[in-house]
Amino acid sequence: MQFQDILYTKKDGIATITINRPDVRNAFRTLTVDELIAAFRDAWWDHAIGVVIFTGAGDKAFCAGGDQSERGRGGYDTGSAGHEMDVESLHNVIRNIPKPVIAAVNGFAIGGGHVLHVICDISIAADTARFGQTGPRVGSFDAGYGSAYLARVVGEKKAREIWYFCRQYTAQEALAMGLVNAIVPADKLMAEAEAWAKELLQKSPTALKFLKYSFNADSAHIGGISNMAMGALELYYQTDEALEGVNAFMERRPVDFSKFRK
Ligand code: 2NE
Repeated sequence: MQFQDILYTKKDGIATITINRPDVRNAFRTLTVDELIAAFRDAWWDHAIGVVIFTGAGDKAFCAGGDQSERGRGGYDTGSAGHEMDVESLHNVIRNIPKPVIAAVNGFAIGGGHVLHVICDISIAADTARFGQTGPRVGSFDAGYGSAYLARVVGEKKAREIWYFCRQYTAQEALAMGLVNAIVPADKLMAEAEAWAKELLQKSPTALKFLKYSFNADSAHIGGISNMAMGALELYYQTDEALEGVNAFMERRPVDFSKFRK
């Protein structure tokens, strides 16, 4: 498979999907999301694959969320895809692929990039990783899995703090709140993720599949919330308020939402 924005390799039962846009901290654009969906679907149907490792290129970022340089009134540039950025389908394929997905978080997992690791079955962090949401600062939100499922993972109070305040958290803080499964030195991250993947390859694939589906079932209603949330986000992206957030980020200036507080 030929990709522009991602790397996709398969070896010894493990598929590795890497967002390859390190110059923008592996932020995703519409094409990136389409390619990620295609790679996850390929790993889904390839019976030689038992586990997926999901990571980012370079040593700075796992993923910094949606590419803000491609965001204007109404949302992200459709690019050559000819359709809106389909983050919801990406979330669904990560959740529904009947194999464990391990996020190897090699740096910043921020905004929509943070949501991606949250949705993965397992998260292993480099000791240099940093975690956080930015939506209320840059005029965005993920009111579906990004918030409701995050609350399942870290609890209601912490999830609200993470979203409302847009702070960053260290790998140690992430471990303490149950947001990641393990921390390793950055240069050992991929070896550790592969070791976890190899351990999973020794387990019954059918048992793992039904356990994943069972875990998913209890939060499956969030899919309906996600439909609403992504629809609401499309409407919000048409507002001056949302534009103030993205413009402030791109212009490297403090954001000013004061006039929208009415
Ligand atoms: C990720 C973070 C914290 C990194 O900070 P730092 O200081 O290490 O790097 P810097 O200088 O901010 O970024 C390096 C280069 O990457 C670009 C920057 O513009 C910069 O470019 P140059 O100046 O070198 O040309 N870059 C980084 N993140 C980008 C992004 N998301 N889009 C486009 N360019 C990006 C820091 O960079 C940061 O906070 N980034 C923004 C994170 C963010 O707000 N993401 C979007 C959240 S909304 C979202 O993802 C979303 C959603 O809420 C709902 C649906 C779909 C998506």
